[in-house]
Amino acid sequence: MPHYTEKSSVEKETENIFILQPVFDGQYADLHKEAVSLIESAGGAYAGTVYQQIREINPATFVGSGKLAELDRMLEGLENITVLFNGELSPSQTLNISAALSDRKVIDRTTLILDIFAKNALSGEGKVQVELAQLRYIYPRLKGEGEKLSRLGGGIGTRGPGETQLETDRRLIRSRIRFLSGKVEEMKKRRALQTTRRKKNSARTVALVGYTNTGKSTLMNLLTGAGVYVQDQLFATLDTTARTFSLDGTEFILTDTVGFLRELPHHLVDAFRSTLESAVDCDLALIVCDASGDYDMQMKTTLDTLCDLDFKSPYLIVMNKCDKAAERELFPPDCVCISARTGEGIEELKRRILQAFSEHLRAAELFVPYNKISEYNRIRHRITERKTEYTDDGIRIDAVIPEECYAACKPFLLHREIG
Ligand SMILES: Nc1nc2c(ncn2[C@@H]2O[C@H](COP(=O)(O)OP(=O)(O)OP(=O)(O)O)[C@@H](O)[C@H]2O)c(=O)[nH]1
Ligand SMILES: [Mg+2]
Repeated sequence: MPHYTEKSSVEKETENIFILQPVFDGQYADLHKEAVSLIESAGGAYAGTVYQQIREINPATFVGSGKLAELDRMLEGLENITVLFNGELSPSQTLNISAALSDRKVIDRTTLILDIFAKNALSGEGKVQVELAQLRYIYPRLKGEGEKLSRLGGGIGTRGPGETQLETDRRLIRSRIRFLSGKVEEMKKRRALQTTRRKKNSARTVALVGYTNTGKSTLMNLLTGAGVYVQDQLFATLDTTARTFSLDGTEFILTDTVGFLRELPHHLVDAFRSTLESAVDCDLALIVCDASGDYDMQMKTTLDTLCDLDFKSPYLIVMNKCDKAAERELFPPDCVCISARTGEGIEELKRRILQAFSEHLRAAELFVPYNKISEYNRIRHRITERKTEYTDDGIRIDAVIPEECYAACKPFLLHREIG
């Protein structure tokens, strides 16, 4: 069996993290800002940034050797500085960059995100999922057979779930991965059973989903008084919470779960798949966006991740933090504007939740050939069009349809019926 040692009770001093930011296009400023938030969420201190324009990726070190030599000189004599490469590195690139930087500790964005997950996972289930994702990621990055994980150095990037540190070799890691995968499978079965039971009880379920730090847990607390941990940091929530709340005498179950992030490491999505799937397997999802941030990007990331999770439910778009949003003109049509902090818009949100259930909304994908437009126009006013795309032959519509209008929509339903 793998051997664990408890971390020393003396807290390590704060780790200083220096960002090596590759620059491909105009996107880098937002990604850089997000990296600073990730560092803070991991409990590190941001120590500065060096930017590097990338015209051609160097297969060995990603950025050019000249830049690395410059960075090495820059950091000379500075102890306790870890370099964060704000992108994903292959195992050999990580090792080569570290060697070019006088064997300094080098981590990439995925390692940092995994670390935050390890820090914030509270439940047994969360811990198992994070540990599996971490081991799968770290495994190919170990230098050689017999290399000890603990030699990578403690602190950010090597923190184990539950404040334990894994001290073992590759062979044992392989068996640990097998063991954890089995556990995740078991959890998946248990979750499936719970979902079936819930469906049998015909409880109405509403799920809070969306980008990280948009205020999902704040809204959860406001609606249910659940007392979920709220913090201005990324991935404050890792464990799913479910609470009941009632509207007009009808009871609902509201769930709050882990938030999304652009380019979330696929190992993590895979490890958390059963948790996420059970959370998004709901009667109605509230997609929470931060109205004062880049909500288009948040929506796109959320919808992409949901699609990956085989999400099939109708949803409402909730623009939160409206107390901080300057203008609302460009908000998605049909969204609900709220502030979970001031309570603004909450009554309207409740009304819309009730309405969604009373209309028995169904989500579906429609295709309307141009020669059938007039037929479609007769029912169009009853349909919420979430996304329309004009193709050569007709319009593809991502739609939400009230149950009683569903039959009339049948001629336009695409085979991939989602609801
Ligand atoms: N100004 C303002 N701040 C808000 C509002 N709602 C939440 N916040 C703040 O936004 C931060 C994140 O809130 P959370 O509720 O933890 O967000 P979350 O979506 O659950 O985040 P994760 O669990 O980390 O993914 C906290 O500092 C909240 O106080 C709001 O309506 N207005
Ligand atoms: Mg939360």
